[in-house]
Amino acid sequence: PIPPAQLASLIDAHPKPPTLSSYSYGTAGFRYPAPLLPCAFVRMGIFSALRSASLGGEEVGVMITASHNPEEDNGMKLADSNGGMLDAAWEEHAVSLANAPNSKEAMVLISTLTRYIKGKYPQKNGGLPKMVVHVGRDTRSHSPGLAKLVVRAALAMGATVIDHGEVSTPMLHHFVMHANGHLLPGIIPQRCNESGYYEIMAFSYAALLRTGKLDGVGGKRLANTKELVIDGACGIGALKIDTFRKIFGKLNAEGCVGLPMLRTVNFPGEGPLNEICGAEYVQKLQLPPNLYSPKDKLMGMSKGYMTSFDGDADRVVFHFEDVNGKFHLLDGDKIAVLVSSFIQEELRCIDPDGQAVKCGVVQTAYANGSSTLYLKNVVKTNVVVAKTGVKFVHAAAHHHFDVGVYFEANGHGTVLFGPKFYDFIAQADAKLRGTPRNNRANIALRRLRLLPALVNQSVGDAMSDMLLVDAILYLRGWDLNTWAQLYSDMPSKQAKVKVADRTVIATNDNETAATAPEALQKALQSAMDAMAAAENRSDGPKPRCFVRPSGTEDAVRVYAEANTQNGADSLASEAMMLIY
Ligand code: NG1
Ligand code: ZN
Repeated sequence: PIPPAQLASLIDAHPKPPTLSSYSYGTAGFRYPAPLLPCAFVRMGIFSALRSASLGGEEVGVMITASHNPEEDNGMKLADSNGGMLDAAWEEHAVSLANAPNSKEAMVLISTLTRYIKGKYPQKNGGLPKMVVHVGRDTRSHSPGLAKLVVRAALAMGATVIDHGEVSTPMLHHFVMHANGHLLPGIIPQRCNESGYYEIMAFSYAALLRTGKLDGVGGKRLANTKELVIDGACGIGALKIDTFRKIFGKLNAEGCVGLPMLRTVNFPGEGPLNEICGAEYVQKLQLPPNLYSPKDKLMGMSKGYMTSFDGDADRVVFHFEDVNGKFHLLDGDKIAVLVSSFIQEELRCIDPDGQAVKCGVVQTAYANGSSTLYLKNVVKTNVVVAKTGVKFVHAAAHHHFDVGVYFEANGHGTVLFGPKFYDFIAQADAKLRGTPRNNRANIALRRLRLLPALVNQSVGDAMSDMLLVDAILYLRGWDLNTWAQLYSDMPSKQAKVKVADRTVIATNDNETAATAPEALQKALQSAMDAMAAAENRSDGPKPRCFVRPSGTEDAVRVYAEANTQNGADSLASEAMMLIY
């Protein structure tokens, strides 16, 4: 039985900040300047225990991070027992509890949820079912203190707490996914800790590389893919990649072929988190990251093949400097194209009609128009546009496709393999039994079978995505130019506008058009029409712009693309003027 007095006093000790009208659950959970968070964190510690109980004792997760936001911010992402984002109905309960004006009202909500759970899962002792909460945190200076509050509150509820310390967001989701019994059919259960995570990644990646030479196409590391430099955004990703670098050493010693040299830069403490470095900066500004690491560490480093992670390592973008020193960005759209075309081509080696498994890509309004056109016309795959935010794109991929690839342009994404994919693998296995091991269909089968292990299906994962992309380049025998030149991005411009109240701007479902204030969309449309008339092109994507309130920052975001950079810039400026 929960001692209510103890809970109430814990809540009382962390009152609501007077400057905040209410907490809202944004694109990816709660995210605010760190001093505003203790109140919400105590309550979410209690909440996460209740969520675990509400699933009959399945294990859930709390990740303390503000991802790509500046160091001053912190936040929380809640993981449900399947490793995915918190269920939408429970999001509402979380928000109500976070916003209860005082401990008395908070206790009323807690009792209501408790009664509901006890009704659903009656226990012999009259209490709640078992509760298990996994806690992880990023490298922000205030994360340990905030994590302690969550742990204390969950313990006060009687939950078992597994504190993983500093981990990436996708690692925590992976642990939670593996802690519970209901994994997808093709996923081998792993120990739900760091070594379990590293093992499955390393094993499946190395196994994928081993299929390299078999088809006589790839299995080559071209000049600019030999050394892979990882910009850790001065956050958790740098630390975790460094562990992986050591595993690479071991793999090498065991004779694993095809591994690139890994080099990590921008560790925690070497520079400010996410500032002038990391995936958000590189993607939004389309500029290379600043290198904060000491000079001796950078010596001899090539900028020929780089990735940038964000502050909690769930996003990754690639970039390189060509021989003329020109910067090229390979963003989430380029990753979606590479990954979806790879999977589709391998599937076709077994099923030439491509009918057995429905493949598709989920994008957001931020996807570059050229990428959408390429996916439809060249990859010839299905494309769905969903609302910004992982919870929406993830749900759409799951809903529409047997193999659903989703990537936000900012590099957050993954691949979901549905039951039909695993059936297909099983049938192919039976059909191909006894045929020569190295015929193309058998090679494809070996490759496809490894993907669900290498891909972190719980959520986008910078490390897993990086290894997947690298393996595909290796298997295809491609260098970065080949990948970059699949299509040329429409020049684009992204900007943020600070306004008094960003919620006055509302949008349609997939955020491609504004619905309020009333005249805004009309004005945006005429700006787009004028640009289209000025550019006067009959082929390719039309100029496009849209605006939406950010769910993670106190700003309105503006996006514009056109056939020239000037066109995109001026369309974005016009949209910004309309918002001011
Ligand atoms: P907001 O701030 O709502 O735009 C940003 C990203 C999302 C998603 C979330 C979660 C852009 C334009 N938006 O959301 O795609 O990644 O953060 O981290 O990149
Ligand atoms: Zn992130």
